[in-house]
Amino acid sequence: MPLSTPRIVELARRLESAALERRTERKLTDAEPDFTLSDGYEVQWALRNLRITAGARLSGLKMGLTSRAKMKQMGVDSPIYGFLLDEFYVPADSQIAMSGLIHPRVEPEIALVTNRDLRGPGCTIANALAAIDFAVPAMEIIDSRYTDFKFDLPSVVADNGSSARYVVGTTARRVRDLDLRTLGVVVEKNGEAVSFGAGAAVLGHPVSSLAMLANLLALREQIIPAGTYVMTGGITEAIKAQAGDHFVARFQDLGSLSTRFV
Ligand code: 0L1
Ligand code: MG
Repeated sequence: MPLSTPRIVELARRLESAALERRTERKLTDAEPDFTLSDGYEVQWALRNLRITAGARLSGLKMGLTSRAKMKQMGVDSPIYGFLLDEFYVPADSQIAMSGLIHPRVEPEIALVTNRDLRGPGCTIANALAAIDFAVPAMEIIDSRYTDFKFDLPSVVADNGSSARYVVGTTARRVRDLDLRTLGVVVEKNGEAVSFGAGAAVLGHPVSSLAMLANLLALREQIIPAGTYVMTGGITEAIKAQAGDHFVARFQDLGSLSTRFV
């Protein structure tokens, strides 16, 4: 049986408080053994409403768990979506305060910006390609509100796919001038190359991730509106960060961006 609305809001408040107070919680399925993926999305949408009521603004959408490396790393088996808020945004080549985070990890991602409404069901990669002009290099900082990053799919969906910060690069390139499948990325941590990948790690093609987002949103009768900034998902596994760490993501054909944890 689906959870009641007051219980959904209570669970969303629990995750909101954990993020604001920089502490972890046990995964929601520990308290609610029958908690389903659908309940997870109910909590995520309640969390989004709580933050918007508190004054945050929606700034984009994200896909998560889109690569085999990520699914294997986290022990789950299906991509998910979440939301981005203006309070998560960090300019390229600036700093991220560890005081606002719990146990962050860094993922290099290709971000896309839509130029028209995109809707499912049945959204194809061709439909999605026709709805984007530009690709932008990005990094997502994930920071699970669950102890030791241990969760299952419904719990991580409720926690907005662990989203915490995102860093956007300054190079926008026309998608038609790029091969997003073979576009490579190297991530350096403190000057050492620590992970490598190519766009194909994201569901075979990062634009497939955008199409999947449209199809997942259709299950809630939602669309991706024109002008939406979408993070398509980590190209490599997520890399642990602590105070003092400096990360650079070097994207083939899309330039580089960096961030320092202080
Ligand atoms: O953006 C992502 O792929 C993260 C999804 C949630 C799983 C995690 O915390 O690693
Ligand atoms: Mg991500």
